[in-house]
Amino acid sequence: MKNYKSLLFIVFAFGITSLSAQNPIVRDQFSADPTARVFNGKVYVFPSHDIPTPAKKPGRKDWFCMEDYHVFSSTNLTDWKDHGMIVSQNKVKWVDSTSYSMWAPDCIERNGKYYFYFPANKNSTDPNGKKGFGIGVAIADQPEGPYIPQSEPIQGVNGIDPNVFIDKDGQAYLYWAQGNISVAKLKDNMIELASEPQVIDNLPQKGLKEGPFMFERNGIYYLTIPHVENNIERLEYAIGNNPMGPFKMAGVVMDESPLNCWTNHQSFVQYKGQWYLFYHQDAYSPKFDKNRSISIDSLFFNTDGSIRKVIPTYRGVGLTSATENIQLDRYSKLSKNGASIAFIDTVNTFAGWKTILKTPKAWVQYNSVDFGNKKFTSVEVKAQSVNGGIVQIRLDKVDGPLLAEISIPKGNDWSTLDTKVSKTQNGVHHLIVTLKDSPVEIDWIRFK
Ligand code: FUB
Repeated sequence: MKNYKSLLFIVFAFGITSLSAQNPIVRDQFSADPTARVFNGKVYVFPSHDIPTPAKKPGRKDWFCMEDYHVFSSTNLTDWKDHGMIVSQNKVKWVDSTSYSMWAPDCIERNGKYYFYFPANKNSTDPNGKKGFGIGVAIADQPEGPYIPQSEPIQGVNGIDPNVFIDKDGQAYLYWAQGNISVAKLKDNMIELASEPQVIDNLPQKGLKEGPFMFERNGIYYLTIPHVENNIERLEYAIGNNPMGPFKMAGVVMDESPLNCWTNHQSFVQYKGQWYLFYHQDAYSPKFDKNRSISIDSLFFNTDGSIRKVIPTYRGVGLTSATENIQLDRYSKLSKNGASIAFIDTVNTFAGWKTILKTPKAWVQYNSVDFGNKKFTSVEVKAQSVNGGIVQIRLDKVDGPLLAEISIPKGNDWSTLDTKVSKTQNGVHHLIVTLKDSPVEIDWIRFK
């Protein structure tokens, strides 16, 4: 409830009227490996940018394929603005521009400059005769860019998944992965190491570890990693009292993906008093898990500082305005029987999902719809029903106040129906849509 109140505060304080808090948060392109940061009162997300493998790409076609980075920002964690491409493999001198290997990045602010760290395959061997992954830095005056890439990667670092943490005393640390997780201090210029790389020990010996993300809370340093304990990655964390360790494994933040995405990749951010976990799954690409999509869910700590496990949701965070298309398929709860979701278009999955209510009494619940203080007189429903069916919309509970009963005409096409509603209630409510008789498919509903 506290969370809803702070979101209501955001709505009123910033005059945002249209919120659509649903997972995944980027819905027109693939996105992965999200690093979220708060800069100048906004949340910025720096993800990787997965693309379907182009025919011209040499080597494996069934592998990660990433040629550039975009940055996104939001003031409410629900409406995200894409600021466009900030760094491309074609514009960095040291990167092999045929490698499509721009993997998980990070970005951090220091003295008014924004340092964007990214891994990529090098286009030549280094003085030690090594090619492989280097980690580069691109620098900007604003989080949105433009970013100017350095002409060389950071010397002395081979690996992926850079993460930078600046401690309270101003010392910056670079973490990265290469089988193990390594750390080194960074000089104040943020582009050179200030200490020898050190492998962090006491992390699990067995199973791939990658994607380090460090944060500090109440004097505890949390080193978080995706780790393959079983067959695919899950998010785990270790704690210590120093950014360089020693660390002790402390638990699981998120279990293996229910969608069976082999990778996951995390960042943690506190925004307006609430902690959030950013992560990815393969929501729009269930058959090819190298085309991923980023999501957010709320994160909570126990009083001893341990992290409560996060269960990935479709609903995500925040409020949804009653006046916008409420995508019930991003549900909070579904009845055990007779309710499911499916892609609207299995080829163009970015068209989203539909909710299928098949058997009488099947229902779907969508939480935290904001009716504000307006009066609503009707509800629009985009739906279809082969035999013609009836759904009821109720508030807060399966047997809560009935807002409307809607008859979906018989047919094989989507239609948008406008039905009168009995008095809606002000404020934030959950919606429950229940089937009365023959099967119905619903794309969205919205109040007018
Ligand atoms: O996105 C490519 C790689 O997959 C990242 O660098 C890893 O962390 C994993 O998410």
